[in-house]
Amino acid sequence: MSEKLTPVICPYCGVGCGFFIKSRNGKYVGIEYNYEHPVNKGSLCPKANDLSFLNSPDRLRKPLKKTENGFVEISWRDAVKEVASRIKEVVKTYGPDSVAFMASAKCFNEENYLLQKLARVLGTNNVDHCARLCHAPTLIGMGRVTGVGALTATFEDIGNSEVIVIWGSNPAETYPVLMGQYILKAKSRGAKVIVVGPVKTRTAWFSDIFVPIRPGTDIAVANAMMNIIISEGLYDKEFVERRVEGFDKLVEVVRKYTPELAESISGASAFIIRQAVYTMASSRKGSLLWSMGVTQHIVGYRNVLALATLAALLGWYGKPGTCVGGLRGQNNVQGACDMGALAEFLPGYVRVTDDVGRSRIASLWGVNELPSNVGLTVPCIFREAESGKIKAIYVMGENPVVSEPNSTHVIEGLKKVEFLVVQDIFLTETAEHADIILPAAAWAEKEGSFTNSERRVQWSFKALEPPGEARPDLHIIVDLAKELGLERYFPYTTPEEVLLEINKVIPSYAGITPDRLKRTLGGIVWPCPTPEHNGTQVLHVDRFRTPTGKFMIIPVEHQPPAEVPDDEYPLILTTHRVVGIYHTNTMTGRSASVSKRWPEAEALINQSTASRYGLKNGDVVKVVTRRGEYVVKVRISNSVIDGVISVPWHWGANKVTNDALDPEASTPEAKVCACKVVRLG
Ligand SMILES: Nc1nc2c(c(=O)[nH]1)N[C@H]1C(S)=C(S)[C@@H](COP(=O)(O)OP(=O)(O)OC[C@H]3O[C@@H](n4cnc5c(=O)[nH]c(N)nc54)[C@H](O)[C@@H]3O)O[C@H]1N2
Ligand SMILES: Nc1nc2c(c(=O)[nH]1)N[C@H]1C(S)=C(S)[C@@H](COP(=O)(O)OP(=O)(O)OC[C@H]3O[C@@H](n4cnc5c(=O)[nH]c(N)nc54)[C@H](O)[C@@H]3O)O[C@H]1N2
Ligand code: SF4
Ligand SMILES: [Mo]
Repeated sequence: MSEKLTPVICPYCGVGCGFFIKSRNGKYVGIEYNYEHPVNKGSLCPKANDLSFLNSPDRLRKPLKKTENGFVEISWRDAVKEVASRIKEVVKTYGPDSVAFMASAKCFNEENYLLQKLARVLGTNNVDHCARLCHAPTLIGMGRVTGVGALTATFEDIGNSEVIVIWGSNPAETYPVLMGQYILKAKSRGAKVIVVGPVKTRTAWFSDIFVPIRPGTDIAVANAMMNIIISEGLYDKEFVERRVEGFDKLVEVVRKYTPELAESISGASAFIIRQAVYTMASSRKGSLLWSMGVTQHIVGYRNVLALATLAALLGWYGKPGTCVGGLRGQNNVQGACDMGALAEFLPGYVRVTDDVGRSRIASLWGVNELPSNVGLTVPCIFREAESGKIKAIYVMGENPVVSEPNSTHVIEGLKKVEFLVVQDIFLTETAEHADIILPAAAWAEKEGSFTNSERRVQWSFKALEPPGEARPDLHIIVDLAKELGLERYFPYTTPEEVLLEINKVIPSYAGITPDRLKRTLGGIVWPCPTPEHNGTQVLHVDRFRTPTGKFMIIPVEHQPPAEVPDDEYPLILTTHRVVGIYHTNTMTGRSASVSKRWPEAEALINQSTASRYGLKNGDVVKVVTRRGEYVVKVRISNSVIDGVISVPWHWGANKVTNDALDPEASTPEAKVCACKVVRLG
């Protein structure tokens, strides 16, 4: 049979690149570029260029059950029966809040929608996903001040900006096509790029101004920037007057944050902070973008408030050529949040505590009532598993044993629960603890919609046949719901049927129908309220979506990280990503070209720090924190500031990271803790 080309959306990051899968007899043979695709215009980063993990012999092919002799294959019928009966038993004995579900930013909107619906129809809001470790502070912070948690505009607007501030983010490695197609193109047209963070990353190499700061000192720097902007009258007075509320309170709070105070807290010189401000204030057409360097802190939510406000002073909202917010990480983390796979939100960001919104959804679903108590977030699911409150966990497409900070406690929790189901495409470190493992079809072996970082909803078509008996997550959930006696709420056989329900439940998706999506290359950007509407690229054009219609300033103060260096643990540990490896490496680790090029972790250590410990390139060290030890190879690099060690977390570093939580967003502080290093050889 000849080769076939099928249009798909990339399964890795939130840029949402489109390309073709090349297949023969339903098997993956390679990819082909799609030069027409409006997001990436043909380009792809190293990860999408080699998707051979799809053909890996390690793919799960049959449901597995744990026995005394290890995992044994069982039939789908027996697997679904057992999962349903064990969940029913736990619900009957301990109540619905003793079960927790983890949804997946790797799965389609339709699949996430169904999993959260299943949890809620069963009677619990214990459904959450990796957005909690990621952009929950952005979602909640931007939601408070602008009314919408998502990015305010599109990549095209970033490309049309005159100043681009990249704060705590390394798009050159983590959103490479956004970097190449938009940020660098803007720079080549004259835009200025400013980078703020503790590591002179590949992104920082391309910057006009790099502001090097100690991890966890962002608020001090942002407040000092606002102090300069206000005291020197550099703010957009018309915008602030007309569209912003709370300016006077801000003036009070930032008054004491002089650039010199910020220098003493952050290590960045007052001079460079001023230079950055003058460049930012040189244009009213700017973008301020952030990701994990900002959110993964106990002050993640407050960091977001500070940065969003900084952009408001500059008037960078509501017009083309401006874009503010958190660059979404996973290919469908924006969508999984939109679908309500979050402990405190139903689909469309209706708070579970909002009686009116909740009853609207209950009546659309045909249920009498839905639970109104806020559910457990991802980190709290494992804490409560350890404490004995959570008795059963259903994990779809996440690998918390590797991705969760202070992961030893995750393992303790998983060992303690009475029943654990893991639904994945591989037998992950998390699946090793499962009672039942369900083999899922990978994204290219099924179809559905993904929502990228821009709020762009796109259809990804089915290109391949799943291996063995692996099945689409959607079908697994529907079968399980039937076995649980909930079939009347789950009358679906296709993702299209589910999307039509989503169109009714979520107003901003109302016009994003399956037919339209399938024929629109590049998809539709929400909000799209009607089938005739073309989508909305720029938010907040006339008014913010807050109760008053204005940007609501909430001033914030600097607060040090949960752990700061001391005599015993004198260094700061932070974590980062590398371009060729994705997260817990289940997929990239099985794609030959990238796994060969990026085979292992390397800890970046500054030359002065290294000299103090007698370390040289290639030495092996033990990174020790209050939570454990992690053995890693050293790479001397002056890209990190003195006293900081930056370790990629893909290969298991979460044994040592800190799980102190942001009180508002419940996001762990994966980006700072205190550590020491011990040379091994
Ligand atoms: N190749 C690849 N790409 C990915 C992913 C992947 O695993 N691999 N994951 C995707 C996902 S889910 C996400 S969320 C994104 C994340 O994308 P990024 O946030 O860009 O990724 P990180 O490298 O984790 O962190 C970014 C930067 O934050 C800096 N940083 C650390 N602490 C601080 C601090 O206190 N303040 C400031 N200002 N900066 C700090 C680090 O030095 C690092 O350079 O990437 C997405 N893209
Ligand atoms: N120290 C530190 N820790 C971090 C971070 C950090 O910066 N530093 N970043 C955090 C962030 S931002 C994130 S987003 C999380 C990510 O944390 P996770 O979401 O737990 O990590 P992934 O490896 O992406 O897990 C996705 C799983 O889904 C499986 N999968 C892929 N496709 C499918 C499918 O179609 N169906 C099913 N059922 N399964 C599928 C994959 O094999 C994999 O096991 O990690 C967090 N952890
Ligand atoms: S930039 Fe992101 S979406 Fe594009 S090819 Fe790379 S991983 Fe995929
Ligand atoms: Mo993420």
